[in-house]
Amino acid sequence: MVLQTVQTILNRLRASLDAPSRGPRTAVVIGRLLAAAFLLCFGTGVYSHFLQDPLPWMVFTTRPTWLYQLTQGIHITAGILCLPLIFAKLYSVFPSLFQTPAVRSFPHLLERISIALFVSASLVQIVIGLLNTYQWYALFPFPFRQTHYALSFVIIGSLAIHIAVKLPIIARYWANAEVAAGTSGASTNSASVVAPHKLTSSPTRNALDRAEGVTGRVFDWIDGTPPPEPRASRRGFLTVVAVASAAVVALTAGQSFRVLDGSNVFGPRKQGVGPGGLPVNRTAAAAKIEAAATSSDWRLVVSNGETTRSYSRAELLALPQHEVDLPIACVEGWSQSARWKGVRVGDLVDSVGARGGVAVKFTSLEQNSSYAVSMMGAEYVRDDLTLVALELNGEELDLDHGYPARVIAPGRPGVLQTKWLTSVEVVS
Ligand SMILES: Nc1nc2c(c(=O)[nH]1)N[C@H]1C(S)=C(S)[C@@H](COP(=O)(O)O)O[C@H]1N2
Ligand SMILES: [Mo]
Repeated sequence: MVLQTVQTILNRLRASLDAPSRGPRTAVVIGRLLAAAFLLCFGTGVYSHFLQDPLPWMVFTTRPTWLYQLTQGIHITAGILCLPLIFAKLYSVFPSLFQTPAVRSFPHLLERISIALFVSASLVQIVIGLLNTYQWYALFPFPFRQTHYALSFVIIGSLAIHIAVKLPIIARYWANAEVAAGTSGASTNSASVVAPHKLTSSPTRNALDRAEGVTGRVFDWIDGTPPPEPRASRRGFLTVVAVASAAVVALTAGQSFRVLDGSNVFGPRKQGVGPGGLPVNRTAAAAKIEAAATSSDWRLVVSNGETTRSYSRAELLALPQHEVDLPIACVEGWSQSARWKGVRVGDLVDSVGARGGVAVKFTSLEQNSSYAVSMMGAEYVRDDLTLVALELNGEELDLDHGYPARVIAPGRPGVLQTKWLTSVEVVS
């Protein structure tokens, strides 16, 4: 009795939520865009992860120099795009939340659990990613990067299950809604089961019911009251989603892509703003290195086993100087190219007798920061564009950008471009 009442309420709810914009065709149209965005985020995210935590055998390409800038821009832009898309997707399948019976079989239970996991992991992932771009991740009680990385596997795994389970629906609604709806909507069988109401022959309605395997049930409760009129049309709804998606991209992607800088309203970073015309990630004051970095005692210590040389800034400036155009591409979703001038890292390690492909460890004056130390593989150390930079955009390096000396190398995440260097150690 109670069960039946609950079922009636759920059915009533589903019927009242029905709209042409809701149904399997919308779910498939939005779903494949979302899947594409997820896969782009996953691929670019894994690349970024291994650049920062490489496995011992990994070697990366240093060209094109803007490769990481591009993959990072895609990661952030596709991630932001996921936000309107996931809400659109949830909207399109929302009535299924109240499907009856709630659990039809053990496989059906597993399917619903996997979807719950998928949806919640995706929402958390997108939201913490977005907060990261606004540098609010320090508020999380968990390490951002490890969590974001681990969740990505939960998402890709449950996405694979979800796609496998929904494959028949995806296949049916992949190409053309009208064809798919026409075959089911015209079915006299389903029309005879449900109440004789004009909506019952709605292609979307019948398609939805058929897809859910509950044909006819939605209207079992009907006691003469017709369900409300449908609201947004599918085309109208998809247009709204497209406009919203284009808007969030246009209003934020300027933090990664210069052509869109003018419309970058919500992106937390603006191009060209900061000392030397470049945004600052962590300031000298925040890093508490001002005294050490401006001291006349500052030296850059370069070592290779027992061989050690130390350079004052004037001595570094007396070495052959090279100019390179390289971007800072931050994992927090902004990037900008700049002109750097300084000493080749290759020349410095040569000066302490290193030969051939060697890896290097850079240490900053900064203490107690995960950015205080960075490792660099031989492919970067031996690249002519990899510098210990002393100048930025034609000016002396600003204290906030890493004065007296900082790393700049092609195609690496900003986190590895260590500022306020104190030592360069050959480690292999
Ligand atoms: N020592 C030190 N180096 C650092 C950082 C830092 O916090 N401390 N931030 C890194 C990050 S996350 C980025 S994106 C770049 C930013 O460089 P910029 O502030 O000169 O733009 O510096 C990197 N180098
Ligand atoms: Mo960064």
